[in-house]
Amino acid sequence: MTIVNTPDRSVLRTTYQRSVAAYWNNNPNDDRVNTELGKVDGLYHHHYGIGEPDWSVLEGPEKTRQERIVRELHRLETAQADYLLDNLGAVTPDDRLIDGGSGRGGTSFMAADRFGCHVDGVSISEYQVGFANDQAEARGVTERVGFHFRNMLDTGFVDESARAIWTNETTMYVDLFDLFDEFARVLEPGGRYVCITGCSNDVTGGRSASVSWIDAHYGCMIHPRSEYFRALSDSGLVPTTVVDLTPDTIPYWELRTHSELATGVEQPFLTAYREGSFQYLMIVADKVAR
Ligand code: GPP
Ligand code: MG
Repeated sequence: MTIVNTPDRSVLRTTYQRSVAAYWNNNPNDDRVNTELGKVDGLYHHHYGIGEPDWSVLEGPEKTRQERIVRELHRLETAQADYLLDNLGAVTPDDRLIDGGSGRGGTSFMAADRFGCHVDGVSISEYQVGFANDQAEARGVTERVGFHFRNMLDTGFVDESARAIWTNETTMYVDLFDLFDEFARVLEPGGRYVCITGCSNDVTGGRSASVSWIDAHYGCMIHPRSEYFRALSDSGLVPTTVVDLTPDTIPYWELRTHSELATGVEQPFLTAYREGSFQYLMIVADKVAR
């Protein structure tokens, strides 16, 4: 892709970054909750779901119940990505979008299909980059959609080249001040950033045991809510919309407890959300022209 500068620096710079890459190269948790859902229609997500489940999937023939749950969980995850894309603003086919921490590519392909635009995904997992590029090949969209072994803190994309950037549940792996500085550099003036994330609720005090459990499960470092807004402000990214999606994601986790693909992280999520120590947030911000 012409937009990408050749980096003369390494992608993985710290021991922590190497450990995160190792996690996603060889997921130590049961990854079938992602691969089996992806097989439903070929969109492989690494994020959670929103919206009201069709609870009738739990009824009916037992033989096919698990299959119905998988399809429903996948529908809710796709609804989450659709919601994120609804908030990117006007995007034309000539525009370039960046997926920060692109995983197996699900949200990127949805964006490319919806807007007919260019999408570049970056991931520090070479496995994920390979998987997503294979998907791009299979979908016949390599002209417009590409995935790169790059660090989202230092993407190598040229200044002011992206109409919009999103992160779909990836910011808990990085320093927010460094991340938003990089995004502000790469965004066009007036460009948009959309973030969906889980964050600890600093209004209720320190981190709860459940939030620490989630961190330990994924090897991430969940940030407090306040840090997002301080870091955005520092980088000249001005929030236009903030939505607390917590009530919209709790039913997804409730449904997930009924799946034989449940990984054990369901209960910590439910406890953290219900006790109010954790929130599922969408933040939309625009880069102010300077
Ligand atoms: C889930 O991906 C996302 C993360 C690991 C980041 C942590 C997110 C928070 C909101 C704290 P996944 O789809 O790979 O997870 P799972 O395998 O549990 O479905
Ligand atoms: Mg998942």
